[in-house]
Amino acid sequence: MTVRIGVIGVGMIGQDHIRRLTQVVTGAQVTAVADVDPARAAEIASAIPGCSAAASGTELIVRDDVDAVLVTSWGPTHEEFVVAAIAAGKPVFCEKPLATTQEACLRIVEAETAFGSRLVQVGFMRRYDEYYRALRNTITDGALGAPLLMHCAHRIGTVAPNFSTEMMVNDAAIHEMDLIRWMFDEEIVEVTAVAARHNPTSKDALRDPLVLLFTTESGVLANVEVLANGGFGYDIRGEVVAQHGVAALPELGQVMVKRAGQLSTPIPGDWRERFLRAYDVEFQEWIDRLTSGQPANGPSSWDGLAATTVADAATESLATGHAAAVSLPEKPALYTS
Ligand code: NAD
Ligand code: ISE
Repeated sequence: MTVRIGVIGVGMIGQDHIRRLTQVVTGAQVTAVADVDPARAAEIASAIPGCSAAASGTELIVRDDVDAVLVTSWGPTHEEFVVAAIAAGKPVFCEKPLATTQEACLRIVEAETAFGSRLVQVGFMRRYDEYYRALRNTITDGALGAPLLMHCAHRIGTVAPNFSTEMMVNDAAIHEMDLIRWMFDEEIVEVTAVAARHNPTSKDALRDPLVLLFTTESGVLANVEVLANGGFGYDIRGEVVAQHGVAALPELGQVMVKRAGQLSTPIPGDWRERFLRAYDVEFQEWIDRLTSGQPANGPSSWDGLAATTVADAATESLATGHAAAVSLPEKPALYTS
């Protein structure tokens, strides 16, 4: 069986996922695209055999030749499309963040819960990265004893001019908010966010860099440095300090060059390069579930809601200068297994 997919939002990651769905993974076909920029949608559609542009995301969702929906538009637009896909009873893969406020995520969770089975998967692709998976296995197999601390860094080479302080939190650090919950299999209960001295490369309004400090239910402390305009490449780091030792993500397995008294190795340019394989695995697993008639089992609406709730608390902490509590509603049974 081939899953016919409609893609809403054909910008940077939308186009990268279309390449993935049409050239890398098996079992998928892109039959429809939509974008607020109709010329862009038409151009992208014309390059894909059997694909046509829809006038809007909501029109795409109800088309007969669309079995499942991929939402890769801007974060604040996600809620509308995910809720419409649930109303149509169609599986929907939504890039992170699921939505940009806890309230919006809650409306998605309520719609899916009312539907009665899982339709939504959120694009937290780090859970599919071989290095993060190995790090998590090292912690969960217990040999290092109790995890105590985690140090993370999310250093971006350069961001677009419209990248805001809010996006440092709900677009960039949202990845760590999810992976810390996943790493330790528990919720984050408190967050403190502070800005360092202003990075002169960044526009005045962008609070860059930030440091976020999270406390989990069991008391693990995790910190994340978020650097928007690092200028040297894309550098993602993670290290867990546990009772009997330390486990960390490795440097990527690249060739090391010794030349003119220097030892050097390439640094990924951005997330596409660093997480290339993780996105491929993420989509192949999603498609395999759909072709075998099973609901998605990757990061859920609940995971999207929990991460965005942490992001809301981090934004509050940044504004008040105090720690902020993370307050989650009761977890519906749909997400407990
Ligand atoms: P982008 O600006 O390059 O592309 C977004 C596209 O969506 C644009 O073409 C825009 O015209 C379109 N769009 C916006 N509103 C729309 C609407 N209402 N209907 C239809 N189309 C609409 O942005 P991007 O970098 O591709 O990011 C898109 C999403 O993907 C964001 O949520 C972002 O956080 C996420 N993302 C995830 C990762 C990851 O590593 N998982 C990486 C990059 C981006
Ligand atoms: C981008 O939207 C992503 O999701 C990348 O994975 C992340 O590293 C980057 O900070 C975000 O802007």
